[in-house]
Amino acid sequence: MPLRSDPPPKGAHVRRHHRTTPRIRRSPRLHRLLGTLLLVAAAGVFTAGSAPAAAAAPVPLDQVIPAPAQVTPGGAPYRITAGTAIRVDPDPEARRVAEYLAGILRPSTGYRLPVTAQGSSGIRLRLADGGYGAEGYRLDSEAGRVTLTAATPAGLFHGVQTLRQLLPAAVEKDTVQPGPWTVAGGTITDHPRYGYRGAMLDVARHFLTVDQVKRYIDQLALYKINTLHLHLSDDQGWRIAVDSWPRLATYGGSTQVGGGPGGFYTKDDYREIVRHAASRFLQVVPEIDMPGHTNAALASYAELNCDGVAPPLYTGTSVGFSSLCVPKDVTYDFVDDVLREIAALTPGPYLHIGGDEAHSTSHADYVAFMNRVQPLVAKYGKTVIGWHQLTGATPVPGALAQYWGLDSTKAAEKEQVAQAARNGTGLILSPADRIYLDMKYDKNTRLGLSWAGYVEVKRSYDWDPGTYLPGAPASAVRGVEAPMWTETLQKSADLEFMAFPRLPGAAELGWSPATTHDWDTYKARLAAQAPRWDALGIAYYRSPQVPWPTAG
Ligand code: TNX
Repeated sequence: MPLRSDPPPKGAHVRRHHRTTPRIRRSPRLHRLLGTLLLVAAAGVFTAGSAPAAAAAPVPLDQVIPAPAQVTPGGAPYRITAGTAIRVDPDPEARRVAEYLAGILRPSTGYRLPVTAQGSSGIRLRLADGGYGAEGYRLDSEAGRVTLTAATPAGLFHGVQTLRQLLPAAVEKDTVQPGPWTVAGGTITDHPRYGYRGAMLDVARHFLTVDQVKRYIDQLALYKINTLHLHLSDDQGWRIAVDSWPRLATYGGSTQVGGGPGGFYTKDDYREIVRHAASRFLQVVPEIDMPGHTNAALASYAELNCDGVAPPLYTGTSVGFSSLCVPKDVTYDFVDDVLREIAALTPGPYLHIGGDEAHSTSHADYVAFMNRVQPLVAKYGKTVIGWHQLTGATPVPGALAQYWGLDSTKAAEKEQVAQAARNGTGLILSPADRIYLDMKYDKNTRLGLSWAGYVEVKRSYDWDPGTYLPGAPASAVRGVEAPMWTETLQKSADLEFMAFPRLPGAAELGWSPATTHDWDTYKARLAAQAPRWDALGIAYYRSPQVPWPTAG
């Protein structure tokens, strides 16, 4: 799949569109009403941070992304003041969540916001059983206090993300802002639809630094995504140090698409990513893509090739030309060593073994390879995830298949995946023509690919994971993941332009009950996120499908 050359950056800055107001005859009463409405609307716009503080109206409780399961607005609002304290139960992880919240609030409010176990007013984080589940929470906002209650620190953390979004966008800034810091009154009771809510970064095509990955993790956390899948190896680069096969990283990681210097993570770098992800309640799923997409490994060790000859490093963007040598025993020594070392770096349950686009591996070899490699994942105590081609072999019990087909994928291929799902293989849904974040929005998008078509924001949002794959039981769907392939993407601004505004939609598909799904209300909530992205320094794509605030 060769890359198309990028068109000129026409779509790079999509301008706000102008609305024309129809001239209508108004009665005096209607006139007054319209005047009031205008004031209210203006107050809403001013929430973006530029206007008199007193005009700001609190964010309505139902403006959050992902949409909460249940929202009951009402009662007096809560206001954070210079005297506010953050009260937290005496649990070390809950305390870390409280400190994280304080870390967001202190720079913009300028308040001290001490974290303490004492007292019952202010912002309270409480651990309690109450049917919240592993990640759910309840938020109660009233005159003297706002209380987050959850069964787990993860639930409190997700509640903190909701609280963050209920505060004015200026709360995201790192300098003191005027406020006021008001949270609308009422109650939210919330929990996720799916346990697996992922985003993938391809650090193989273009290497991304630890800091770039951490920045993306922080953005994922804002939308309650709980899984970061790292695509650590491909034809163009091997990005993780493996002590038993050191040339994988030092040589196989020495370049990238376009021939730049590439790079790799030392084990300490990788632990730092895992640690940072865990602090945001994300698990990391490492992927070593096999048996195809392996040119960087084959180039690093001649003995991995069937003919014993190492190919050169590769800096182009074609796929499907490389394969590990399935009949050779050394292949499995290699895979065993790599999986052992990566499993040891992975606190989470999953190892992703790739398995896509193995066009240079015969079907018989592919099946033989997967039959030998899947038990190695189990040997190191982990659960297999593979791209959905794995269902053409025999997924081991407990394995998950990651579906990346399109609406136009042949019925027989869909049925193969659906049948595996009926036989117990869990599904992660990443339909390429919906949530591949590297697809162009339209023909003018200056970054990205278009092999799966153009994917505008509405198309990306408007599908239901529960009924998406014909013949697959809804109970097989473990969640949703939005992959970001990086053939054309090199820096954080590139990732952010492609992820925003589509990523919040993927997050909502993974978290929110199907009953909340509605494009018209979603697009208004999405538009309201724009001032927050501005405050966070995220340069998003101003899709013409979304009614962005004109003051943003
Ligand atoms: C398909 S999706 C691939 C990747 C490419 C991507 C580009 C998948 C499992 N394989 O190798 O990077 O398309 O969009």
